[in-house]
Amino acid sequence: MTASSRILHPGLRQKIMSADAAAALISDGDNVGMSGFTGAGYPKAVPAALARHIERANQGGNTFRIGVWTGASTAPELDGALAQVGGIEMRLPYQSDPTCRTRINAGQMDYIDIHLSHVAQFVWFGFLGKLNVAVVEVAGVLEDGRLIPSSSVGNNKTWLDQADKVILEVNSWQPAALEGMHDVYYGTQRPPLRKPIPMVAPGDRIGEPYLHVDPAKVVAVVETQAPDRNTAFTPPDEASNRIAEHILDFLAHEVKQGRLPVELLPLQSGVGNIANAVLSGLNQGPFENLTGYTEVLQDGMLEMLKSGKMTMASATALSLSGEGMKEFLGNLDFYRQRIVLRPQEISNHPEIIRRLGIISMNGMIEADIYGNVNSTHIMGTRIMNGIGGSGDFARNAYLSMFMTPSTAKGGAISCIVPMASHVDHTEHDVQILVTEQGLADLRGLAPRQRARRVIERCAHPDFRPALLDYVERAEAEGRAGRAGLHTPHLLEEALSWHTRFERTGSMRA
Ligand code: 0RQ
Repeated sequence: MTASSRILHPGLRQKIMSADAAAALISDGDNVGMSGFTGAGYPKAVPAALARHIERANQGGNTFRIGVWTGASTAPELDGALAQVGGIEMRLPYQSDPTCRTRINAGQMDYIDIHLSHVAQFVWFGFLGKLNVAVVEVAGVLEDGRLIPSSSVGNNKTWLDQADKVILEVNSWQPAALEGMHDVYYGTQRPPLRKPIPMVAPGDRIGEPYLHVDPAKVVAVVETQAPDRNTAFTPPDEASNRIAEHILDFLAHEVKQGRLPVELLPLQSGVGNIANAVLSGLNQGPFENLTGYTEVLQDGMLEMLKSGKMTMASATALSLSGEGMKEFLGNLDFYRQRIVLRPQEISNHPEIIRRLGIISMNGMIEADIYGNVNSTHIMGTRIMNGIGGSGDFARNAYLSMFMTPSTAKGGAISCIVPMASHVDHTEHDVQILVTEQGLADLRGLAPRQRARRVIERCAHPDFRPALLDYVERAEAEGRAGRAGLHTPHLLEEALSWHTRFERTGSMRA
């Protein structure tokens, strides 16, 4: 099937053009809202054409740069290509691209790291300035101009709504049978007109399967046939498997204590190796009739749907490996009944997360002994990816867990430190920390109790004595009346672990 057979609206068919011609409609200084969430549903042709256009313009001595707004991370063809030519002035709300990361950390590109649920409303409120252009990938255009979303919904509804000009990429690689899987809720309002969002279960459909756009705003339609990023998964390593075991034991314990129902509560899972190990542990574990309410649906959840362990999953993006995609395409009718894709303002909405009682599991870079978590900054100053949806979930979840191996860089760095070098999730939002060493349940513990629990359960044995020594000396300062004993710290020394690593390449004393 060619792309144009998916463009049924006669007016929009007349706007079909090349990616280069469409990219030429984007101007220096524009804020451009692009589709894309965790390597799914991003435009495949226009950003690369724009990067070529910018490169040519900048060779002539200009500085052509744009603002790039997305759902979340995209792919080398978008973030990589535009960053490579120095074409991004401001990036938001999330990236995980190595070229972007290097440029941001070198001060050559600005980045605003935003809770993913906040982005759409910040744009409607006018907090981020004018959105000039939307570049949105879709799977097809109906005769009446409604759009079939592709493998992610992200912020597309908002981009199509708010942008002055719209460029559509119609990607015939995206399965036509995605039609009907999405649930786009058009009921959100600005305060003071807001009403409760009528969702009480992860599978509820409260919107419609299509995106709307005013055809008069569409300046270009570009046909593509190109795959999503479809990153392959590495099998879980030993540390990830141990973390998964600790979490499974903990969940079983919570059921036994009557604090969780036997089918648990809807699961949110971050991305990556550890998250996949947890999901594959759950897939082999004793729990039945599970549900997912998450941002990104990856292979792990697909396998749980396939095995019947999970009955329904809601997400904003379908981010599968090549193998996962094959499985999905081969059994589309089965998965269509079990997956709902929503805008990220709904998949990550605090009201719904609180109502459904989500079990939230996300990765972290480091945690401190009091339970503050750094998800974003290496050694306190260098951005890794961004907060993504972790904060939307952590603050509002029923159970909020963060996980990491206890050490990084071959054991030179302790991921449990006296004071987090950057704080994304405060001690007030973090309930459970997990490393391969064990699980620290911090609920109901005061700061000094938390410190000992985190060190005993989560720190690597190589770093435990130094962490305990820190706590004991900080408490002694408190007892001597030179500091408070509520959250004892040796402030001059608190971050010396990080500076020691920067100086010597190891946090070891
Ligand atoms: O660096 O690759 O250069 O060696 O950080 O670490 O262990 O590969 O961990 O891929 O699971 O990512 C927090 C970044 C973890 C991720 C984070 C170094 C380590 C390596 C990555 P190298 P790993 P993961 C849902 C929710 C925020 C967004 C989020 C993340 C690199 O989970 O981005 O949760 N989370 N979203 O060597 C120095 C330490 C370190 C360290 C790790 N303590 N000090 N370096 N590293 N710990 C998804 C969305 O929102 C879309």
